[in-house]
Amino acid sequence: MGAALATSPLAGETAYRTIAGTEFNQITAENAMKWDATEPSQNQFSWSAADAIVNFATQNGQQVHGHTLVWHSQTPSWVQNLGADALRSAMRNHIAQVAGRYAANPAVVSWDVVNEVFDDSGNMRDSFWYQKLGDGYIADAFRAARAADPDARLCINDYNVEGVNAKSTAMYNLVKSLRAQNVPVDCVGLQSHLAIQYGFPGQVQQNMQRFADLGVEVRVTELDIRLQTPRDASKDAQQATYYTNMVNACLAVSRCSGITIWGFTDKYSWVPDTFPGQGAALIYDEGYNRKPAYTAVHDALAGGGTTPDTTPPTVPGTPAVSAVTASGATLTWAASTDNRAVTGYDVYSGTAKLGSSASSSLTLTGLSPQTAYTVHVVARDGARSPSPAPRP
Ligand code: G2I
Repeated sequence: MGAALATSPLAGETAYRTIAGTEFNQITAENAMKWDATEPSQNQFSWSAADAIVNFATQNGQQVHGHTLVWHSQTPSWVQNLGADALRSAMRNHIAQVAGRYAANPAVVSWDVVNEVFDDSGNMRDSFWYQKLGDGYIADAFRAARAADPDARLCINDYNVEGVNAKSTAMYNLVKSLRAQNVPVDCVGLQSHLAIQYGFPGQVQQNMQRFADLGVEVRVTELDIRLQTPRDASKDAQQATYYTNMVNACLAVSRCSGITIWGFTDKYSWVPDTFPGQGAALIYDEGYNRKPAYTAVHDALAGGGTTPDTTPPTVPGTPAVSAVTASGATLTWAASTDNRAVTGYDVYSGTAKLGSSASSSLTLTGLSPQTAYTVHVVARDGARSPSPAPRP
């Protein structure tokens, strides 16, 4: 289980360091190993931020996944302005220096060699790399990375390639063809920047399996699941389910080597800056409290071993009604208990689900005035086995 870490809270915040150092066993630098950070001017390398990440991981017995050697974004303009031959040399030199620096360090186990080489339809992205060097830069970059660090797993990484779709099929065909040419591609990263309003991608497990069947490892490399802010219990519950689904898909594929979350606290996330009005995508809130998504990940991992959780939660207490208005009411009930953890509650009227809550209370809205409702509450656990149905 990994997390991407940001440089400044890692240096300055005890709560951030404590969680980062104890809850994860692999670290990715969110920005510190990118080209603009490591080689801002040609042949002038700057290691302080990258080294801080590697040192932190080493102190905590964690692995490091290197991100990223060749990308169209966060690459200085001096690189983008080079002609083809000089660009190829600069790329090889950058890879030799950056991957080479950590080659002897046992903490650094893998690299994203190329990142986001496709556009959204699965065509080659029309980046400065592709425009100047054609698609041959990809094989070239992998060979340079193998030479720089023969023991690291070398990965290709992209977004919107989680399920089976045109873009993931393009990725599949590229990896297959590179390996047929003995290009050293060892792993495929599925970034997994998801959003609850767009639905969970289709056939994630099948997609992972088809890459695994090519002989490469897969990893969920940048998982976050955003929602339209503000959060509420029902969005949290849906987000938690998506986290569960992703962990379960990876657990079901033996060559899926792990899951990295892109950050861990909503206090530091790229999402609100890029998607205004969206956020709360991570497993801890802005105050470092664990969210239902944390419990979902934890329980999916716990349930993925040899002892599946077959014990459902106890029946919740009879709901008490308060704050009745023409079209709403608040329900409060005594919490259920579970052998592992209760992850949430669903409130039903007959077979119609009226809402969900992560806590033992829910305010219903949008009810029909002058209408009697009979409701019941069902508790869920990480295996999503519902509590026994209450008596009507
Ligand atoms: O965009 C989300 C991720 C998509 N896949 C590749 C990842 O490398 C990428 O990460 C994000 C970081 O999470 C952001 O933190 O990449 C962004 C840039 O493409 C990062 O944002 C940049 C801001 O744009 C800069 O203004 C800022 O100086 O972060 C920089 C460092 O804080």
